[in-house]
Amino acid sequence: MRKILPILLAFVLASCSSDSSESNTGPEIDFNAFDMSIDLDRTVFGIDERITINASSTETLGTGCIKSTYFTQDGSQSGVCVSGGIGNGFQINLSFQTIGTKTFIVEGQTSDGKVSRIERQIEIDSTTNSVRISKVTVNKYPSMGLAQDPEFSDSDSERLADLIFRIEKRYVDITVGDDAPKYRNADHSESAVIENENGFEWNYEGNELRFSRDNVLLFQLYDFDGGLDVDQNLGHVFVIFGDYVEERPSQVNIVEGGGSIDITIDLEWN
Ligand SMILES: [Ca+2]
Ligand SMILES: [Ca+2]
Repeated sequence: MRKILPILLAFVLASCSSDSSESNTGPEIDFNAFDMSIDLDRTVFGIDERITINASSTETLGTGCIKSTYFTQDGSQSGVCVSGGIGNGFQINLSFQTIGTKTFIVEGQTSDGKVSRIERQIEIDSTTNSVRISKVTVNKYPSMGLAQDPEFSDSDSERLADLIFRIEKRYVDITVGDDAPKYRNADHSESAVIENENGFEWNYEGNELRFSRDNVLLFQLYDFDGGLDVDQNLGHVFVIFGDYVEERPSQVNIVEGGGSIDITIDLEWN
């Protein structure tokens, strides 16, 4: 049975004496004890793009890892590893949510302690394989035009929903040894409140809201009543950009719930 083991190198570093500026005097590790290669042939990737790396080695491996300072909030170097039953190779899936140069190490270790390391740098830019959201338009949702704030009378325009548009982004979490990528929710962006259905558009002109073409967008519509714990969800749609990557339309129309929710999203492809 495969096991994913998060390993914090920081722990190893912390175990050294804190007032010692001398390097560790233990036996030097040969980080090139056998041949290992990775199939990463590109050096530039897009923000949030799924990056798949296959490592293969001449030796049967006991453990396979990817290590980087970018995987932790505080910049400490951490690794994600798989151990047991991995044979001569393992697969890594990951993505980066910020642009810039990223350095990481792919490491294989045999069960008798021989180590092989490959260090790589890649560049994450804001445009490669990405799609930019420029506008979201709500054409229809189930309670459109109906009273959402029942404390107001049927003739009072205040009874209508106070809309908030919200977009959630997914990202590919780091996995090692698993074939399928694991998506997690990343930070979201949210519109200003549009009181009493006084408009159904959320314009992104001049803003940067980019998704990887292999990503999934979750759009949610809320009636704002003071906070997400009390706001009422009026509907949602998913956009799977992979469904449109061949055609690259400047607009996609998503209709769900038997026609009860209808959203148009304007897109700019890179
Ligand atoms: Ca209202
Ligand atoms: Ca309201």
